[in-house]
Amino acid sequence: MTKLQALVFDVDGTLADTERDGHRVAFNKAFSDAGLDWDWTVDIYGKLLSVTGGKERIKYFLKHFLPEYQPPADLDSFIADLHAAKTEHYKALMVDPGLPLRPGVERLLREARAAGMRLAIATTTTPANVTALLRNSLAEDAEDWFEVIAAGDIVPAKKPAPDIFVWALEQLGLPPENCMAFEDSDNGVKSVLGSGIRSLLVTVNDYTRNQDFSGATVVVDHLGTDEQPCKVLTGPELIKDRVDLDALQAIHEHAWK
Ligand code: XBP
Ligand code: MG
Repeated sequence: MTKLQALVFDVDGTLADTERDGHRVAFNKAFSDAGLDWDWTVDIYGKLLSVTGGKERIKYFLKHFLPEYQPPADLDSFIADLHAAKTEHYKALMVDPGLPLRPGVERLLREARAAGMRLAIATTTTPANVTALLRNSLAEDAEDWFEVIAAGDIVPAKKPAPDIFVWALEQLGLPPENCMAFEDSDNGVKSVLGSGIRSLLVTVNDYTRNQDFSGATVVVDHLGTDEQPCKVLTGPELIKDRVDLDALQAIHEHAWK
């Protein structure tokens, strides 16, 4: 029985466009605090986003962009300290200036809650960052809207590994056929499909629009609002102007037919 019971959302790039003006700025502030002249430009950051996880991204940057840099002896604690500072900057950015949720996200979350749909999050970012975004961009009690918040280092392997979505399904106590996932990136798509979830809606953004979303049920520009109708970029025309609960049911049935 493939009744749609739960919606599992990625965070960065899906709930909000957090990468360019949030995480990237926070990384640069942490580097500057540490006296490092590293500047992750919009372009460089776009390349680094192929690596999920902030700590993993810093390590990748050192290896591939600064091979001549001599890090302190204990590289992992050096990176962990930088990343902790970055997280503090990110949390502050979520308060001031703050970041809006992407079009249609709040509408769909409210509609889903009102209809008794179960909600979950499966993200690579840290739990503190999820809390900061939800509280400041959605609602003070928004964390309580999600039964499960699967985030960051809670699993051994980050996206594209399926671990985070598998963990979220386990916590929900639901099989993949009763869940639908929302993602924005190729790494996210691979992670979802690896978990066995088949109904998958992708909303693209400037960093991910040209990535390979093979296996996604539908790819759209965003979830749509009255003022900003959404467009189906790839997949069956199951959505009219906005992704609402009827559209989710149609997408889910299509994915499992
Ligand atoms: C996106 C990521 C995260 C963020 C940075 O997560 O890969 O690493 O870029 O956050 P998702 P951290 O799309 O799965 O939400 O520095 O906390 O990792
Ligand atoms: Mg994402």
